[in-house]
Amino acid sequence: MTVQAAAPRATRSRKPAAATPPPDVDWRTVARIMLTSRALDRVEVDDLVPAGLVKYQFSAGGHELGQVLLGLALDHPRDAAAVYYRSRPFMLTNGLTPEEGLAATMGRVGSPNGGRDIGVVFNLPRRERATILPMSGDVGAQFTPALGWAHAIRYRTTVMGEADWDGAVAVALGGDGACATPGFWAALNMATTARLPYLFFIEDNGYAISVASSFQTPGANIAANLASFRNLLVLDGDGTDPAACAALVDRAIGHIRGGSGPALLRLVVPRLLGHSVQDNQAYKPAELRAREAARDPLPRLRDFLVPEVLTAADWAAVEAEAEAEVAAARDRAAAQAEGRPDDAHAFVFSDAAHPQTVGGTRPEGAGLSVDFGARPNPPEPVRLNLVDTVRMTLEAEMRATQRVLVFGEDVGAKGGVHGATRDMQLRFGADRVSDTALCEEGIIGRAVGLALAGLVPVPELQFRKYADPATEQLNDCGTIRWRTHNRFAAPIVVRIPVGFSPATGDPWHSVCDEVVFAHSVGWKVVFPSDAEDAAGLLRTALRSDDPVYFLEHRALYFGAEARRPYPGDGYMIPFGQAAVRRPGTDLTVVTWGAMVHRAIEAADAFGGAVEVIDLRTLVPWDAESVLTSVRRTGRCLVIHEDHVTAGFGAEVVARVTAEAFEHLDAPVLRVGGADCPVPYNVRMMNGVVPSVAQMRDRMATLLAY
Ligand SMILES: Cc1ncc(C[n+]2csc(CCOP(=O)(O)OP(=O)(O)O)c2C)c(N)n1
Repeated sequence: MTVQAAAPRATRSRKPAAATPPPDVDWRTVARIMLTSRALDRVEVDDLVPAGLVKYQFSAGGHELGQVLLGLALDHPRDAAAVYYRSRPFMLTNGLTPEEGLAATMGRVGSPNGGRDIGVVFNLPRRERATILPMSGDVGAQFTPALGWAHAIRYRTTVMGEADWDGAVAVALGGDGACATPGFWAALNMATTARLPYLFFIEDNGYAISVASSFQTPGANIAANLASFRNLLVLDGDGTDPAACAALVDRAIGHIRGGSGPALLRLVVPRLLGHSVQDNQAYKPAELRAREAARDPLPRLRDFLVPEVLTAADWAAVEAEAEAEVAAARDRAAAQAEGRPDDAHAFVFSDAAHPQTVGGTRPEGAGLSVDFGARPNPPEPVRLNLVDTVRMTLEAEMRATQRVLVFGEDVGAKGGVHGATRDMQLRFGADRVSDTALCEEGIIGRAVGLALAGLVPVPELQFRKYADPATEQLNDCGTIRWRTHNRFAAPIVVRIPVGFSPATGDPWHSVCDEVVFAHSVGWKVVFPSDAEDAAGLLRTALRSDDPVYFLEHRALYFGAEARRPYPGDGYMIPFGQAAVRRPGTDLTVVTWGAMVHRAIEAADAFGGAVEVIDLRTLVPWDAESVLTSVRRTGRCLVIHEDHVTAGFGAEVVARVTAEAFEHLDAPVLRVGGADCPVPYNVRMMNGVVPSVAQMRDRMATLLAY
């Protein structure tokens, strides 16, 4: 491994001081944190990396000044920031200790992520200044969760009337490369259209690893290109000039706190070391590296402060203090234990005994009660469509708590393309039931930030296929609790219409693909087959402390087979509890969603021989009920609409053969959708979606085995 020299110490630069230091900045603290950050880099590069104790080292050398000034400005108790891997000076300003910083890069138990994540992938419940939202290792993924926090500032101030949120700001820090990501543009569109209190803090060091900024934006200056963007204050300056930098940070934050909407501040900085310690920067001309070294903000700060603010002796004392603190932190961090291998299994899902510190309603004690007790009688035994009980449940929960809010494409005035939110905007207002820009990544990222800020966001994704653009945010949401060692959680309920419609199919609107969701860590997956279950399971989802995929089948929205009376405003069904829809003696059919009704119809041909079990939830799934049934019947058939290859049925089959093998009288079989997209032509569609005839055929084969 090529290891480069650590970032230099603060020797005097040849440049004269730029201006008189503004009096309202605590420059001694700025100096101390910048010197501490440099000392941390040095101890890692010179000592811990060569010793094999630190594997990933990302230096912030050159970026420190703006980050520390920004950190000091985030003094409102409700401020939050989404950071990136070069944000350690900002983290130190927000209360991260040097010992935690080194424990993190060494993967020790005292890391803010308990050794689970790279040491510069940060999170931090509020200490001295901003709450640091759980960071993602995906470049650009920081922008939309911060947007959600900005939305929460607005919502908690105006809808919930909480004055203590007034004036807060949300910030996302990122590099020039990050400005090319979909997350950046998603947040930019949403922050500016809604005029949210949001700061894009862009540290432009000219490179994304080895790729120059000219590849990220034409002319290599994102601020210049955004100059005419509506509803956005755009500021641009030198991130190594103390007075100019302080003035820019002050202006940006003042603009946002004053209610004037979002701002983008681009600071041009040198990257004094490689992208990471492994990067020797061979792609940069020597002359450019020399120019970058000459722009080091640390000697510039020294020149700026000494002697007007600090004497040379003061500066030396601060430097010695930082060095000593880091040396002591190094020893303490190195002495920390490492996690046990099975420690990694904890906190994938919520644990009643160990609540998270930030996110969801639980930390504020604001959640609605969870009660799986007696089912209230419906006032009128009128059978309703599934789509109606979804809406009634949403409305009941929104009446019960202001924390629930619904948003997505067309959910407002139109009431959703499926009618699930029909007239809800009229009843609850446009702050609680709102349309969004056509941007699924933004919809989900925003939901994550809202949940982190204590709200219960219920985003609708218009069709299953259109979850694709949100994949990054969905996957990152599921692992927040685990990645932050249970400090943060973002319990959101994502409603997604799935599957074919009886009128027609097609490759875009008829996708099921629930197995992908079942495979994503940290998510519960709910797939109701009728209107009563939809109400009971949706209420449980809305009161859950984990993120939930709530899959609503298009054929069941208005299908007569799924109609049931509304079971009442208190009705809840626990996750992981299957329902026997039809008892039987000789064959267990395991299924879910729209296939439940086809399976029942097929089973009718065999008298009382076939038992049909509806799983209702796939994560968790009720293996015990299935195994108990199979041990009695001796046969098992799994039916689902999703493609048969690597579908969730394979999971069920694996468990049944592993745990009920001695009871089986026949092989365990599957009926699933064909391994191709769902076609538009209905005759062709019926050759792809499992049919009653196909199911009957398989049932007959197994019963005769
Ligand atoms: C979505 C995604 N793509 C690629 C990467 C790999 N990667 C990590 S950092 C990086 C460069 C980012 O550069 P920039 O945003 O300019 O920040 P800088 O490192 O220069 O501070 C890349 C390509 C990633 N982490 N995430």
